[in-house]
Amino acid sequence: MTQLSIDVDVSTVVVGQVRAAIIGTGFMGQVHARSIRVAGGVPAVVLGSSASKGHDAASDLRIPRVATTIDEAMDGVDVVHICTPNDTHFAYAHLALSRGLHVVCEKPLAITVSEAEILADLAEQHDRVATVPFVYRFHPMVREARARVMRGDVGRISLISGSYLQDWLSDPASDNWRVHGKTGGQSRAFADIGSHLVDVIEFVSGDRISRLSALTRTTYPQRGGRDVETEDLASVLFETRRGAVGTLVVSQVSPGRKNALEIEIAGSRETLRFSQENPESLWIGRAKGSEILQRDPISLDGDARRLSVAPAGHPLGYLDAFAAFVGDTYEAIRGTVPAGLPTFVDGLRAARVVYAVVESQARGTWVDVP
Ligand code: SOE
Repeated sequence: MTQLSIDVDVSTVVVGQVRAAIIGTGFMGQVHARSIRVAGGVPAVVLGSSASKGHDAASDLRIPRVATTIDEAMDGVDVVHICTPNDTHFAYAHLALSRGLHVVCEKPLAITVSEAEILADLAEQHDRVATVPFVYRFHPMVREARARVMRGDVGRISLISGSYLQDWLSDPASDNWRVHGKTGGQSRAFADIGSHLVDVIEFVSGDRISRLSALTRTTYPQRGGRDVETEDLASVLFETRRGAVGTLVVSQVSPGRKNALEIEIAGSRETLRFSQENPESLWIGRAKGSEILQRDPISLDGDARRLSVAPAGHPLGYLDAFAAFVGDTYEAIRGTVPAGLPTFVDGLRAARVVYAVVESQARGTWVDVP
């Protein structure tokens, strides 16, 4: 019998279902578990910060195996989803890539730029799929906005404004690992949600922030009896490589604002406005004849249409965007990399902007973003 010879390294190709390990059992671990299923993968094993958290998550999320160590969690899987406090991302992602596994690592990718650089290099060296959940890219109307900019409909971009406001830390008694430098890193609000804002703005505009000046504040210097080292809010003025100017406003202490990410991009012909809490529409401003474009797959094309997985009038939201992100990550694992997949290179890019914000506040000067 003739032996079939195939020109593929089978150890790098996942045939059939992608088997996933979930590290971390908080809100994000649960969102990942759900998205893995929607994306056609299998949440095969979970590791919690304690045995009881691991067991509870396994039973709530119907995950068959509970690991007790990080090494055990990485056995017999194709991809590792890292949903743990920021200070653990580097070690876990490093280990997974070194073991030849694909990785999805929560943002911020790492708590220093040099760690993010090492991870981006390692993913490239090992030729693994390594992604960061910048999931707001996966709202169809964000893709539509990007397509309009790329086609030239918007014209030359002059002004970019972005804000991302939350209120879950507006109660001074609220405490969380994100607040403390040791577990969360030197930046909190900007690393946690400013990183999303930077990613969306750069993704839609196709431009890069080249320099910035930041003011940050710790509104509540103590939480739960402990000193707080990280910022509650940030206000940033920036310039882009192509000469647009803009502002970013980020806060986790704005009462009534739940997850209000909004961007507005003004060009010479049109202005585009997108709001994450109202993701089914895109405002297209014109000097004459502004319109609100509602998501409708039959009038969209490209990625905006591909990601429109329900007909008009059947609203898609955060969880759909998240599942689409995991779906595209798994497509890449199976061998075809979809356009717009946020990788460790994008995680590194966001880290560079985050640490430029930290540096600008500390020095009281403008800082160039490499
Ligand atoms: C908390 O601020 C948080 O869950 C972020 O960590 C997520 O990235 C964001 O999507 C929603 O808010």
